[in-house]
Amino acid sequence: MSVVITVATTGPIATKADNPALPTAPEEIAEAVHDSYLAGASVAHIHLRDEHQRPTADLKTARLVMDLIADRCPILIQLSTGVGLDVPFEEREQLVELRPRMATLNPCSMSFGAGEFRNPPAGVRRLAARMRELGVKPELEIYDSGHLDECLRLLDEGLLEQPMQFSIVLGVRGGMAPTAANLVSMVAGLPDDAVWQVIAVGRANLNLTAIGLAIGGNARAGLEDSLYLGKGKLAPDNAALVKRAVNLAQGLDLEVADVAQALHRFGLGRSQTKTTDAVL
Ligand code: KMH
Ligand code: ZN
Repeated sequence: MSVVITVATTGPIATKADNPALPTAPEEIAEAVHDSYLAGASVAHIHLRDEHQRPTADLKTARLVMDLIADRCPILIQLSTGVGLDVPFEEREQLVELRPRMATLNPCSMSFGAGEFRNPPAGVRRLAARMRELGVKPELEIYDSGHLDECLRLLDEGLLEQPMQFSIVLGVRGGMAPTAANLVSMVAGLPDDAVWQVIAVGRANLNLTAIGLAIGGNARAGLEDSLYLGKGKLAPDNAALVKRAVNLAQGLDLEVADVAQALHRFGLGRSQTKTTDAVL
């Protein structure tokens, strides 16, 4: 079976002061996604920034970024509904109205570094129901074992469909520590047919991504999760981090999925339409 590599180009926190290669303007994000697609990514996890590099859920910006990406390549677009810690949930959830092929669904509120990540139970259920109505595949970001339990509750409530797609997030302060033991115990608790990847934030990014690939997961790469390519060496761009993940997969004798294989892996049929086709 092939492994899907997702590129996470931008994220909600770092700025160009942390790594000048961080893409924040719409054209920069689209170019970074295209380069990453050429390097082997078949999914693009997208955060938007305003002209001051602040996270935004502005629909016009989102539509522009989605269209700039669709003009360049057929990569599957996964919009972040996490957006950024200071953006209200009620604005974040509107992004799915653009009908990206996938979007994140963060099931629980939590401390997140020095801030708070607000995902109230009623809002999460409203968003899950809307995603299901619109045919937007949820990428379930779980930062702790209780978050997995909450996703299984959402499944029981009929708000999620199988196969469920999980990201096991390790290394956020407020969530699980980035250890192999935490990863293995989370994987053991997933439903049998679940599709999953590791999101390892910070220093443990390389090691935990490698372990995830070795034990049956997909991989995520990009400046959202790691600003560095090696010890003390800033990544020159997102594509370099994607190439590193491709090399890891190939070193483990794993085929890297193209877009068609990724769609199949996620149990999805049709491919991306431009947002201008979406009814707003
Ligand atoms: N950077 C991630 C760990 C989302 O995209 O929905 C948190 C996040 C959530 O950005
Ligand atoms: Zn994100």
